[in-house]
Amino acid sequence: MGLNVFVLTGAGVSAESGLGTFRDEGGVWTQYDLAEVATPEGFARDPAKVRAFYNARRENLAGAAPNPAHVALARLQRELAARGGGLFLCTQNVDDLHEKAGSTEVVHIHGELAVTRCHACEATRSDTGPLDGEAICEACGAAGMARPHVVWFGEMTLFLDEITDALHAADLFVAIGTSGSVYPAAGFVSEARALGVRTCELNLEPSDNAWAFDESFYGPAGEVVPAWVE
Ligand code: BV8
Repeated sequence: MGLNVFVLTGAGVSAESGLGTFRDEGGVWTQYDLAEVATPEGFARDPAKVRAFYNARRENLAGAAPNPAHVALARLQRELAARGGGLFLCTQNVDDLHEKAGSTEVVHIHGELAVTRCHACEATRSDTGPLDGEAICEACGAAGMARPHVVWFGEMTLFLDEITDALHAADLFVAIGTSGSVYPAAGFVSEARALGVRTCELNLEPSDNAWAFDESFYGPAGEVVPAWVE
């Protein structure tokens, strides 16, 4: 029976790929009021501002490449599978850098930036271009309802059932590059501990829930993750 590892990644794993984190110095939430650009209320109040915020991040994403941390996690997935185990790669990130590095079955619990969703009927389609405020939804005909397929504050986190199953099956829970400040994701480590799963944190510095981890290695993900995967 192989090893089953549950990995939760956050913005820190993509920091060295040039995508900004949220709560560090100069982070996204230090430049924008999340209530205005990352809540359904903000979208209802000023959809053009929200679309501009996500269009700027889509442009950033187009030029971003995976870094050694993403590559090491893709290798880990292949090696665990080769030994009869598995990697459950759960990411809070809405970028596609895990996929670009070769990871498969990536679980995007906060959605995906390069997917457009109809705010009326929830139909989704891959889309890396700018969100169009005039677009007519092909599925339901609604106009002006194009939004990013991203989980806003106050909206349900995705794949919670799959996450519960994966936590029960895990031999090891690893959090990488996340501040541990957003729920329910920040609570997964406590669920893992309650199940008797060993926990490990790989981060630039201690996160808000660093107390919950059995072991931790600090430093840039591009260095710490490949060393840990070895
Ligand atoms: C929910 C998508 C309820 C958007 C995100 C009032 C109403 C409703 C809910 C709440 C409420 N008040 C509080 C809540 C709960 C809320 C929450 O947790 N708020 C926090 C702020 C207190 N949660 C929610 O709203 C969730 N939904 O609860 O719904 C509900 C219940 C039932 C039925 C219906 C509804 C939804 C949360 C998801 C929100 N969406 N993202 C977008 O991306 O535009 S969350 C946002 O934070 C980010 O997207 C990211 O995914 C997430 C976590 O951030 P991190 O990834 O950890 O990034 P951060 O910058 O914080 O940290 C980076 C870390 O990396 C740092 O530790 C740093 O040291 C490290 N680092 C930096 N560089 C490196 C590095 N590490 C390694 N190497 C490096 N080089």
